[in-house]
Amino acid sequence: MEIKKRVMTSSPLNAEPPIELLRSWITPNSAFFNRNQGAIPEQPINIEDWRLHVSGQVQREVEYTFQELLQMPKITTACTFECSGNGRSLLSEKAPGNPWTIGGVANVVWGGVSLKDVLEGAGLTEGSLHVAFEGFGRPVGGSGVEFVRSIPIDKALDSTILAYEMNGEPLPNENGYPLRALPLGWYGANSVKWLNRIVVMEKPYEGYFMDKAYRIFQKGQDPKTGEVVMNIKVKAIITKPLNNEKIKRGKVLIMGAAYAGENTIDRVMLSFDNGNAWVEAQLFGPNEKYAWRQWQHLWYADIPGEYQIFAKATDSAGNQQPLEGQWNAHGYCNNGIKDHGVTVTIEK
Ligand SMILES: Nc1nc2c(c(=O)[nH]1)N[C@H]1C(S)=C(S)[C@@H](COP(=O)(O)O)O[C@H]1N2
Ligand SMILES: [Mo]
Repeated sequence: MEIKKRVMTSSPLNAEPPIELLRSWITPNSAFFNRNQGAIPEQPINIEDWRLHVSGQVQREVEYTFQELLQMPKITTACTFECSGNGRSLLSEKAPGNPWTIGGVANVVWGGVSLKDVLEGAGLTEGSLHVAFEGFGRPVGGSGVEFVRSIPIDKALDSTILAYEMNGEPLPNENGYPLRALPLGWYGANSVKWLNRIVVMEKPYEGYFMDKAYRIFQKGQDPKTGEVVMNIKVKAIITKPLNNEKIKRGKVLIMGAAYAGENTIDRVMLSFDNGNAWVEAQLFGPNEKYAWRQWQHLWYADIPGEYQIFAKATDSAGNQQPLEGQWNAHGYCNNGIKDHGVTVTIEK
């Protein structure tokens, strides 16, 4: 299948797929969005030479070959994956960064090993409080900083995998071949691609991509005092009809997906009149923790005219989407209901 993504920058590559490709429960690998701070390896990393090093606050340093990882108990799990910048271009006040619409998200079946098993091979200590991930990182442009991220030990031991497979295939080169960290349900920034080094630390890793980027802060505020993007916020996206579509009057199938990181989706409500009246959409398809839930509704659109369709999701922890996305300096985590609405014209 030939897929033409909307390329926002080509070097480094940042691109989102056509929205129609988000209608299936599984996102095909070829439709997975691309988000890169630096270069993608020109050649896939040579698997014979590759090692995963584990060091830092551990009892002993260890190295795993790829073959050794393949011999460890395998985990297969569906999980929705979203860039924290997704939806940025929909904010009513502009924020700098890639102008994602809703395509910076994908739902795939990941295969890999549990980070807990890998860390236990090295033995944890009292100082094992954060886990930093480092991978291939050739910067492009001026910044020259490596992409390193760390996560708290609780998340690392509880629900983080090191993924070597996407939808039953080896990780594509651009998505991190041969291995990427994957804290389940967390924003994409926490998922270091081309992973080859894990350093167990006493405190969070300090560096540009921990302290300046991927934090929620306001203009004038020290970024480091802002919250780090972690669990994906509850959001419903409308994948059918597309924004600005013209449709013949009659029965119109409305479809989308809803997701909430570590939480599951309780319900999705729809409005066709700027948020006055709401009807409940039907959830359908597979229902798995960490994976998005598909939803649909047959709308009887009898009267020609222009309509705003809004979708709002509520998750299992009772979180609801705000009416409008909460603005922050990098435009992260937009889950505003209105921002994600679509306009359609019903014709005679
Ligand atoms: N090494 C490395 N890992 C990275 C990044 C990167 O630039 N370099 N970008 C991060 C961000 S912000 C996101 S959203 C995801 C994107 O993964 P994808 O390109 O497979 O969609 O990878 C994360 N891991
Ligand atoms: Mo991201």
